[in-house]
This record gives sequence, C-alpha cells and structure tokens, in this order.
Amino acid sequence: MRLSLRFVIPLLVALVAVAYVVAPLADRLTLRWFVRDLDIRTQLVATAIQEPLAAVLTDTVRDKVRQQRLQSFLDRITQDERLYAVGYCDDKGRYAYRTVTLPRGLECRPPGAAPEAGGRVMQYGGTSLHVATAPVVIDGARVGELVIAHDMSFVERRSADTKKYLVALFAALGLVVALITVLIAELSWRGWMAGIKALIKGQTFADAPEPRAKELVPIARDLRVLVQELESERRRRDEAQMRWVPETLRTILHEDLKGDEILIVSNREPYIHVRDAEAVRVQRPASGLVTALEPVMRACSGTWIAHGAGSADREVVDANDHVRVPPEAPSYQIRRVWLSEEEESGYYYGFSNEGLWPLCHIAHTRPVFRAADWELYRSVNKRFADVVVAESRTRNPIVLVQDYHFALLPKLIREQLPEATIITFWHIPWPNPEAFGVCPWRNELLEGMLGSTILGFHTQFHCNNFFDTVDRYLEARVDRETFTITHGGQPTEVHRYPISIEWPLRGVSGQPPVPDCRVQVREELGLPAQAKLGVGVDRLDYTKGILERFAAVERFLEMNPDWVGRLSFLQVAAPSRSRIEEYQSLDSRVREAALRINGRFGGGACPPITLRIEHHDAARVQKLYRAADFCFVSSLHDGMNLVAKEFVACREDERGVLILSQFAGAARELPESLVVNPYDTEQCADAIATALAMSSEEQRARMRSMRSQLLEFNVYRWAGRMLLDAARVRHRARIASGVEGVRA
Ligand code: GDG
Repeated sequence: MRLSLRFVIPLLVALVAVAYVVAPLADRLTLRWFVRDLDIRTQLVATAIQEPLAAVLTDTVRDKVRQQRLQSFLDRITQDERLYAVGYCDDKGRYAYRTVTLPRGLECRPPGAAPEAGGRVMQYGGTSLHVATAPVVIDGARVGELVIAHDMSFVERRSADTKKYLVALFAALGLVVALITVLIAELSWRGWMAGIKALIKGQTFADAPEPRAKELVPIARDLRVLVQELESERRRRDEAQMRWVPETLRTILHEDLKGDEILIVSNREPYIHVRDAEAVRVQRPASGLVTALEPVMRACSGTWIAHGAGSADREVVDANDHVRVPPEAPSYQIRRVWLSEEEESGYYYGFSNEGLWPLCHIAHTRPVFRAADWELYRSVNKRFADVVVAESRTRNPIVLVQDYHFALLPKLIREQLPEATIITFWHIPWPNPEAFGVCPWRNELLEGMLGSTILGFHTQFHCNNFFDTVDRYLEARVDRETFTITHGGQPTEVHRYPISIEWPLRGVSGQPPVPDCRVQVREELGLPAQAKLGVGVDRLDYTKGILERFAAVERFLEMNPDWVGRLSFLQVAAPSRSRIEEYQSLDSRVREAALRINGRFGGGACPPITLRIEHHDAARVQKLYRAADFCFVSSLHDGMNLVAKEFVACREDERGVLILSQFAGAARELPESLVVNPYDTEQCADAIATALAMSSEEQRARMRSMRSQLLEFNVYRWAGRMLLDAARVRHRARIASGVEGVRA
C-alpha cells in the first residue's frame, strides 16, 4: 500500500503540475511570442507591398480601373496561407478596398489616429485573428492605412503540440522521480524507523537495531534529552501540583490511563471472611498496602487476586471464586486463589518467610532454603500467573504485583501477556549482591522480577543494591542513567517509590482529644497518671528490633535510676508467622526479656515494660500513639516502616518524640526524628533520655516538619506515581507502535 503510494504520488504531482501550472504558462508564452512574430510579419508585408501599392494608387487611370487593379493586387497578397484578409483605408478613413474575408465589424481608424504599437487578437467566426495596421506613405505623405489580418489557427495547433510534448516530458520525469523516491525511501525507512523507535523508547542510537539511519546520529542525543526533559518536567510539575487524595488516583486512571484494565496480585487479601460462632464476619487487615491500592480498585472496578485464607472465604465466593467488595458498597472484585496446606507451608511460610524474608533483611537470622519449598514457591507463582491471564479481559492490562511472595510472577505473566504493563513493588529491603548471592535460586528470582515493566523499592539505596545484584549475576545491560535494566531484550525501569500512609489518617478525627487519651490509656494500663509512656507497635518479628528496644530501656533505667517507677514502655506485638520456629523462639525471648527487666526495675505500679502480645484493633493502636510521650521504632532493617509515620499522623497536637532506626526506610524521610542505630544500646538509651527531656517547643518544631512531609508524600502519591509512570511507559509504547503502524 505504502509502496504504491510512494510511486503514484510523484506521478500525480507531475501531472497536476502540467495541467495547472506548466500548460497555461506555455500557452501564454507561445501566444505572446507568436503575436510578436505576427507584428513583425505585418510590418514586413506592409513594407514589401508599399511600393507596388503606391504605383497602383498613383496610376493615372480611371478610378474604376484603379479599383480593379487594387483589388487584384490585394487579392494576390491574400494567397499566402497565413494572411487571412487585407483592407485599405483611404485618407478619409473609409475602406477603399477590403477583401471579402475581412471581418465585418472591423472599421478603419480615424484619419489622424497615432500609429499602433502592435497588433491585437480577435475572434472571428471561430477563428483567432491577429489584426494590425500599417500606414501607406507616398512621397513622405500619409495617404491611407493598410489593415492586415493574419490567421492564428497555426498558433493553436502549435500550442496543442507543445502541450502534448510537455505532458509526455513531465510524465516521464515523474516516473523517474517516483522510482527514485521508492528506492530511497525503502532504503532509508528501516534505518529511520529503527532510530526513531529507539529514541522514543529511551535507548541510545547505538542500541537501535540495524539498519540505522545515519541522518539521525546528530539529532539523536538532542532528541532523547528533549524527550526526557519534557517528560520529567511534566511529571515533576504534575506530581508537585497535584493534591494527593483518592480522587486524584481516579483522575489518573481516567485521564492518563484511559480506563485501562487493572489487576492487583498480593498474598494477603483486602477483605477476609471469617466464621465465628453464629455468623460470617468481614475483616479488613490493617495494612498500608490495602489503604493505598483500594481507591485504585474502587475507581477502575478491577480485580484483586489474592490467597483466600479466611475461614469463611469459600462460603461467600461465586462459581468463579469471585466476591464483590467492599461489602457496604461493592465496586470491585476479589478473585480468591486456594492453596493447600502443603502449598501454603512451602510457598508462604517456607520459601517466602524462612528464605526470602531473612535473605533481604540484614538482621543476622540465617535464611533457610529448602528445595521442596522452592518447588512450591514456583508452582504457586505459576498458579497465580495463570489466574492473572484468566482474569484479564484485555491483552495489555496493568498488573500491580505486590511483594516478595511473587518474584517469579512478572516473567510468568509476561510469557503469556507480552503486552501487559507489569509493575512490581518490593516492600522489603533489597540486600547487597554478596548477601543476595547465597540464595541457590538467585538467578531465577532476578530473571522473574525482570519480567516487570517497572520495579519499585522504597529507597534509592535498595534500587542501587538491585542494580549491583543484577550486574553481578546476570547478563544484562544496567543503565543507571535511565534507571533501566535490559535483560533478554526486555527493559525494566527500576525506581524508588517510598510508601506512606493515608493523610489524614482514617479514624484519627474520631479519637478523643490527646489529653483524654493520655488519661484513659494510663488508667487502662494501671499506670500512675503522671507516668511517662513510651510505645512500640509491631508485628512480632525479629527484624523489628524489639529485644534491642528493651535493652535500651533497661540501659536507660540503669543510667537514670530516678526514672524507675516513672516510665513505662508499652510494647504491642501482633502475633505473626507463629508457625515458624524462629518466630516462636522470638516470642519466648521477648517475654523473658520483659519479665527479666521488670524483675530488675519493677515491683511498683509502673513496670518498665508493659508487653501485649496480641492483635489490637486500629482505633486502639491510634489511641496508644496519642497517649505516648515517645514512640520507639528500632528496626534492625525495614523497607519503610509505617508505624513511624502513623505515630506522626496521630499527633495533631504536635507533641511526642519519634525515635527511629537509621535502618528503616522511613529515616530518609523523617530526619527530624531522633535517628538511632538500634545495635548501639548506649545511643538508644541516650535518645530515650533526650526524648523525655525535650522541650515542648522542640517537639512541636520537629513534629510539624514531619507532618508536613507526610501531608505532601502520602500513600496516594505512592500509588499515583507508579500509575503515572505506567501511563508514560504505555504512551511511549503506543507512539512506538504508531510509528510502526504508519509503515504497515
Ligand atoms: C512491610 C515492610 C513496609 C501492627 N500491629 C498491629 C497493627 N500493626 C500495623 C501497623 C502498621 C503495620 O501493621 C506494620 O507496617 P510496617 O510498615 O511497620 O511493617 P511490615 O508489616 O513489616 O510491612 C515494611 C511495609 O511492608 C509497607 O510497604 O513499610 O518495611 O516490612 O500499619 O499499624 N495494626 C493493628 N493491630 C496491631 O496489633 N490494627
């Protein structure tokens, strides 16, 4: 199609040019030339007949004879094939003689009229005539005027011939041009397309497949820089100017993603159905992830694929394992995936939580890798990939893959849905290459993750570790300038997306005022009204540094015995992964430590440690944050840590001090906290002392700064930035395929 167009267009252009430009121009020019020729010819004829005519006019014969002679003389002249008619006007301005062919209406000019500069063209009986006059002079006196008319039909004949030649010439020219165009275009098209597509995709010119258009070399760099600048400028501008609320996510979905299909995959489901004594209840797990992604789901009516783990989950699904949620106003669906005991044990407890979790957290707990767990991890990932494919209604959905339970999923989805946009978010840290290298299946995990279109971590440090790890173990091109890893021809962008909390935090506005929370919580815990309260809220996990925190409290009391009986540290520890031995052992070690410290400094109404190993509801957790004088987050290693952010969000009174581990991602965003090394017991004890002594002005200044950070960078921005990046990648892909489409 395009080939024939390239051929026909130059031809058409040539013909149109002949018809509308060249032919009329040629007509005008030839006419002008011929008129000028005929002017000269008229003068020649007039000069040539001057003498014989004078002889006839001055002959002293009778008038009648002279008339006859004049007639035969002029009739002879008109024998010439081009001379159409002749007339002779006497000195009174009347025809003394005219051949019969002289047009009727053509009158003699008045006797005294000035000589004409040239002839004129007139139509007579369907013939074009050139009519000109020439004076007849005898002995220097003007005695009359000759009117000479030439037949111009020969001009039309010649003009028609000229046009014929011109059309033939231009058609031949057009044909040659068309052939050359087709040839050159065919040769250069591939190079241009390869070059332009590479530039749009953000690759360098050298990355473009052969053949490459040499003409692109000088502009390639400029073009790429321009595209990148425009994009980042647009993103910066958009991102900074947006007010990040759930509505913003809806707008992005409709405007930037044009309502594209969205699927989320996570291990934990956003709603769990459980059966208690008399009825089925719905539980909403307290999770930042659900908070962030639920508005996306509500807006796009997508599908959330997750392990159905609730005791009543099977009772409420339809024949396709779907259940519509949220229960109060259903707007999207959960697709539940059922796992056997064995699968859950190998994939979730085994490989994910005994292998990958300690592998990625530098908390000095050895990862356990069992081949049987790995097999189940692989097969469960495959099951989820098949479900993603079965659930997707389009061939290019956006799939948001959550966390370390699904490292293999991106590649498995990519194999079946090559056009999908897969965004994988890794919620936990990424270790350095040496640490990661101990995993026997490290390459399979990396290759699986590199099936993603975009891969996200909380911090740039984790992104850099990932780049280093891929660089060390895979044959891949790692481009730290464009944050892109290309493996097996598939590019994956790796970016930092620090997760956050919703702002304002749901439920806080319904809480009692802070002074009331202080009083009520102290009463409930049986503490003296004036007691200072520190708080820690965690899943009971060895990465959270609960034992290190207790050690700091112990050391603080050792150093500051006057605080004994006046300070209590409340630790809320939600039971977690309690099937795993390491977690069971942590449970007993934490209990023992609390007992020991309380034995050493306790006895009164204000024990140093108040330990609650049980799940608290979200409102209760918020009330504890509000009642506390300080919150202690001492993670040994943590992707982000949302507890730190929640504590800040609960303190609209701008009081309270946050002590925060430098090994939690949150420390990058909240430097106004008291940042500590949890392994440094002395430093942590000092931080407790600093917190207890901090003036209310300083507390306010620090808290205000942290709150403004969270107001600006909330969880909607976390999700929104990923969606905007997905939109950008899809937009680029569409342009690239559009360039392809133009060619097809
Ligand atoms: C992973 C990464 C990253 C805790 N106990 C109770 C309770 N919680 C809530 C907290 C908070 C959440 O659980 C814990 O979030 P964290 O961020 O602290 O930690 P992980 O669970 O390890 O999460 C972490 C996170 O993913 C998000 O990407 O920040 O680094 O390890 O919301 O409030 N909530 C209730 N009762 C409890 O007893 N209701």
